[in-house]
Amino acid sequence: AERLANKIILITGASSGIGEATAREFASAANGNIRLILTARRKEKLAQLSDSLTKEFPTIKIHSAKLDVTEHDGIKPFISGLPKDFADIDVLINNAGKALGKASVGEISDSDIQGMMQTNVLGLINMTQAVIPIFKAKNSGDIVNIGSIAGRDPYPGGSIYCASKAAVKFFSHSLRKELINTRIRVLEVDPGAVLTEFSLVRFHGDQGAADAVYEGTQPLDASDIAEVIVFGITRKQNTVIAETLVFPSHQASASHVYKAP
Ligand code: NDP
Ligand code: 8X3
Repeated sequence: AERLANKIILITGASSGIGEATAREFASAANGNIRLILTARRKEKLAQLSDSLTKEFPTIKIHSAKLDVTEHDGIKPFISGLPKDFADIDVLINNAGKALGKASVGEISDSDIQGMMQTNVLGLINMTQAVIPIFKAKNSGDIVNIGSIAGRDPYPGGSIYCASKAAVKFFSHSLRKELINTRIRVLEVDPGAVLTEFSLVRFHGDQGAADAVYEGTQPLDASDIAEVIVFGITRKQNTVIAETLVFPSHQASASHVYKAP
């Protein structure tokens, strides 16, 4: 809790799943002694999360705001326009991301390709570009990029999503090397199967298709990943949990998943 005291933490995609759970985990680990910038496109979801955290932790400071990471021109103004109490960001959690569909190359819709690349890759890069000057100015700050097992173990029907997460991995590696003479840390967390809105989004709202992904398996909860993120951030300054691959126990690769009969 001491290491989190008063930190300013910006989370993208905080309206559901891993992002929301990460906000809750930080609030709880810091016992409310923290400042959270909660962003996503669904403002009402952020407002609910903010209300619930404020009830539980009366001392917490929250700035929640609509931020679509695919609207690249809006990102720098958003960061430079943050209220004074939230401007000096300490931790950036690049979490917003998605898979769209499972189509084969040649049949993938243009909007799915754009949606994945614009969010997972260009959104994450633009967020990082906007925040890194703040970190460089004070020679500290942490960036957590949410990759995926999909960025290490590509699978058929996942070409664009897997490529997008491989891009996250190599962007993260390059950045860590660029920052070698600074105190800025770059952490990458690569989840396996986590039960969130991920599959519902992937299958464009088809609940049956989403449920089928997890049938007979026991996926992780978003809070399991949130715990790993907060663990990484609360290590002492000289320790970088550079990469973490986190599976539920029935999973050993993107496709090697045990399904109970
Ligand atoms: P969810 O769908 O539950 O959450 C995704 C979040 O991203 C939502 O808050 C959503 O908010 C936000 N988001 C989507 N598009 C945008 C956008 N254009 N701008 C800003 N925010 C956006 O899924 P997860 O929590 O599972 O996903 C979080 C991350 O974890 C993603 O990067 C995903 O690829 C990764 N991941 C997930 C795994 C899983 O099995 N669930 C496994 C490995 C990695 P809103 O719609 O309100 O904008
Ligand atoms: C989500 C996990 O394997 O469905 O990143 O792509 S997978």
